[in-house]
Amino acid sequence: MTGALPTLAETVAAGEVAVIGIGRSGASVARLLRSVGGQVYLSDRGTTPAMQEAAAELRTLGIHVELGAHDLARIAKCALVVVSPGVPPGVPPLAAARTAGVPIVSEVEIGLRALQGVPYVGVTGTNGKTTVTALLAHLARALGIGAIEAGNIGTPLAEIAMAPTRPGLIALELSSFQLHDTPSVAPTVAVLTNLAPDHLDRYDSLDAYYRDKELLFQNAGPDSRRVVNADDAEVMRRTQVVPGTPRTFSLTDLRSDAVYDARTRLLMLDGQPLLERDLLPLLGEHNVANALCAALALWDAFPSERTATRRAKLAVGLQSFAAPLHRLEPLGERNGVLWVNDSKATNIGAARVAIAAMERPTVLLLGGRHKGEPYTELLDVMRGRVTQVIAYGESADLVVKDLEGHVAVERGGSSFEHVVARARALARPGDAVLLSPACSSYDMFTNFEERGAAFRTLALGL
Ligand code: UMA
Repeated sequence: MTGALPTLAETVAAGEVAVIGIGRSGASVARLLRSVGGQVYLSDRGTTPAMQEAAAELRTLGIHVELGAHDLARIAKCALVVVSPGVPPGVPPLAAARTAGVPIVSEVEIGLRALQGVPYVGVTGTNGKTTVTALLAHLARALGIGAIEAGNIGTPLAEIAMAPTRPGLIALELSSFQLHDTPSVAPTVAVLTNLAPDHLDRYDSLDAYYRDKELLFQNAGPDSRRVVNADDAEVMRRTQVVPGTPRTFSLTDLRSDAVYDARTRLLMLDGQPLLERDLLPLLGEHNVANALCAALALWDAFPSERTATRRAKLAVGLQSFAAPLHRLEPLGERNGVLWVNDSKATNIGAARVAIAAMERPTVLLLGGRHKGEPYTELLDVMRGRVTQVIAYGESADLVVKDLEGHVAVERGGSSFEHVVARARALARPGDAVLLSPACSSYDMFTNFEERGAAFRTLALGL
């Protein structure tokens, strides 16, 4: 982390700070700024009960909180605006700040000012960044480093800055929204997992979204380290001119620094075996790429300590990493059938990734509240993997209509219990049963977590 940033005390000395948004980022950064004596005006256009509760608590700390409106004149007089990532750049409070010449930064920028001197790996990309971030922190802990995950993954960096002890390393997940307003970002290692279309409701063009991702490298110099995906042409094209040493991971290109050798089924790191593929407790090729990426980034975060002992500890860490809940989560085997919970897959894209990850003949549970995309988009990836589809929930008829004639498909009955019972009856030893619904859960459950929990209970007969 660069030492040339203003301190928190300097940040608040210039005058009142306006924080926009009372979500996790806004509430944390307001508390952080207030903890060093700053005058803080926090506003949110919302007025939900949760916001009112948060506002009441923040007011007891001396933070000025306004719900239901932003005082544009007050914001224009502030010395600094700190914006939450979910606030689009064009909204009136930010326009008012811009017109008045008030600098706008992210909560992450303030967190970095507070945590100067702490090494961090900055992780961005369209997919996989949360898994890579979680893996990085887990692997670092396996090496004995007091590491923590923060940022877009859920815990705001400002929260970490208020903890009584400083971490030995931060695995920092950075969304394009956060990078947009973080001019000081200069990670110990910068990681770009991949680039694919996303967030086009917020960005005018794909290029604008990718350019925000590229901001991860905005302060890179000749000594900067980065880890990038050699299998992603867009990533390689856009990072070609970034100063510093590129290090690559790949599922196929054996010249890469971290690579999966399909012939030997070994994950390789700097030309040496790291781990047998079958010992990685994560399903899917994309997770092999995530593991290679995280291992390489951590390896490079402490270049003077690339020892055989550390390599062995990395391998142990990879084996003990638990898949995130509801995301291609192997629940266990019953009578030779592997049950996999991918309840978080609420759209076609996510379900495609899960289906592609299946290495056994698979009974697929598909359904819930329809989101609009045709299920025919799953057909190519199902081929050779899915032996039977069970369609259920509100979208059952649509699923059957789209898939009939291409793959074996049947309706799963009236309740989720029936759906799981039918899957149990159809699956043979050696098969997998995958819940990857490609629909939201709201027709039968409160949220995807409840759906996944119900699946776990029924699948394992708990
Ligand atoms: N708001 C206003 N005025 C406006 C517009 C919005 O007041 O004109 C308010 C909204 O009412 C809302 C707040 O601004 O209360 C925005 O909050 P937020 O959406 O930024 O919520 P946080 O709880 O601070 O969560 C953010 C990230 N959210 C987004 O990027 C949308 C979280 O990422 C992140 O975990 C958290 O900070 C901690 O760093 C979530 C996410 O969906 C997981 N990220 C996107 C993704 O992964 O695709 C980028």
